[in-house]
Amino acid sequence: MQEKDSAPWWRSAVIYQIYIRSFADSDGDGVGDIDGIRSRLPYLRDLGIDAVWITPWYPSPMVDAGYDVADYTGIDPMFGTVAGAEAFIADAHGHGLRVILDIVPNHTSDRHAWFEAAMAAGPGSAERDRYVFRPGQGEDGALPPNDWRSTFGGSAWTRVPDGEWYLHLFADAQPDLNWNNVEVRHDFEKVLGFWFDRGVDGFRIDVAHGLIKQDSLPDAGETNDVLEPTKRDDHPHWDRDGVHEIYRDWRKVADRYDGDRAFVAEAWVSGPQRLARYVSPGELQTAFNFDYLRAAWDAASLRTVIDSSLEALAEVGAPATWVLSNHDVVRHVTRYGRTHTEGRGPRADTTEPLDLALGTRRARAAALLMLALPGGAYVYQGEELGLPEVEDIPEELLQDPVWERSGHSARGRDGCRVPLPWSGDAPPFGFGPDGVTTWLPQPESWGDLSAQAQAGDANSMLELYRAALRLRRDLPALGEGSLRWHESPEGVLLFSRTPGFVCALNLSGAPFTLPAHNDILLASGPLDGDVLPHDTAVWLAV
Ligand code: TEU
Repeated sequence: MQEKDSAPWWRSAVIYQIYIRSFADSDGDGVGDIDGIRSRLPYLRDLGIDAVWITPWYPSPMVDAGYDVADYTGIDPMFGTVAGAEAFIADAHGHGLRVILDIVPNHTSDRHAWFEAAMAAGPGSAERDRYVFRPGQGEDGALPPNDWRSTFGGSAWTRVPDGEWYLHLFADAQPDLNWNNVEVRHDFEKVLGFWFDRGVDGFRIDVAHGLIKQDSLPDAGETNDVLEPTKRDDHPHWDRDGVHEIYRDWRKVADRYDGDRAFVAEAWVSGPQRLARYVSPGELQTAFNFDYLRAAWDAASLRTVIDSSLEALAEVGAPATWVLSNHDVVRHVTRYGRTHTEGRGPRADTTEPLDLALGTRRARAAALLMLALPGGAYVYQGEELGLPEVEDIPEELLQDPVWERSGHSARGRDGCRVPLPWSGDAPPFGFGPDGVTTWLPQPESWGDLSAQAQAGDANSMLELYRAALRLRRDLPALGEGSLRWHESPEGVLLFSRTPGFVCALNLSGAPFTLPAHNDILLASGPLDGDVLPHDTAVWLAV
């Protein structure tokens, strides 16, 4: 946990996202677990990241891969035990890595004790008031209370046997909580404390923009595509002003603990100005920059999102974060391997073949751009191996509830969640004991992408990430701070950071001659002397 300066760690941290189901399986059930992560901590330390974020590890019926939480202070037996989690946190700290957990406050599992009590207690009860139960519309109340849609497809309302309906912005097994209920607020603050007491360094807040619904529950009047966030600022259930009060309270909880405990908001909002509200003084410290993730792979789009993000965040004194991939979006090697690079994935109806070499080349350049920008960054497990999206998982093996809820029109997010290849040349590629059937199938062709195959190969994605992260630690110019743009031909991004650092990214289609420099620190692909080829990035010492 070495600090380059006295600024808090979260202002410049590189945080590695561990999708626990798919990271490493210690016990051979085909699903990753806590002991699997523990066994791979040396790999993470050597990669050069600062912290890990672990996706939900709580007891769960696993309808939404753990984002349906039945008990916020337990550990699912599939993943381990609370004692094992404590040992993991201590081990991670021993390796100099901080630990961030995923908290899911928008909804619980339908197997949470609160929801079971609500079902048993009936209409009008205090138990039901923890959720959003309403009578239906129309004669007999047979129509849902309003037109809200589930993010995963279908209506956001499900009717229970006594005739009432409950709200679920995601799967029907994920009933939304009522955040106007004081007990709900109080209990979540206790959950934060439970894990802070066990040494965790922070939380990623799932669906941070969803907790408060407009009181009258008016129709939304829109039907977004599955998983697509709204672009509106006045939506009846996304990004309501009331969420900020909750996070100001959470900040007070975190501030009662020593050691710079921090939050990162998962908030899909209409732009940098709205995002900045989550990280204004007294509120959360950081938020994911999804506008960056969704930006097209072209110089103008990237420049626009970098500038607008830095500007909006500077106004509130918060650091930027940069992210290219996570467990909800198409892996960026694949996004960048097609013509239409904007958004969180190719349109469902894309028939354009994938150019994997192109996507990989761009992903290499993208890594150097991201890690050179001011602030912190996220690395999603497997991106350091250059894993592509797995687009041909057989339909009968798909697990994401999106597949069923969308009426089989959207395959969902399984393709970015396939278990990691660690070693060897056949599945399970060291993910678990030999012979184990992984919960999602791994492509037979992944042997060359395994961590073992790439280690020591100077041209591999893994060694590029290792080199970049090493430099990022060593160079005082990188991490938190500011950047200065330099004049460059159209399609070339050229900026400097002090002291003595320049990053150039050539997306112009023409060769670009590098400015004067003392040294080439790192390049995403071969240079031709001082000429930077298309789709290539370089770090220079000046
Ligand atoms: O994701 C929230 C989610 O589905 C966003 O991708 C969506 O675009 C947004 O909410 C729309 O405004 C989180 C988790 O990352 C995901 O894995 C879960 O399935 C989901 O919440 C439900 O917990």
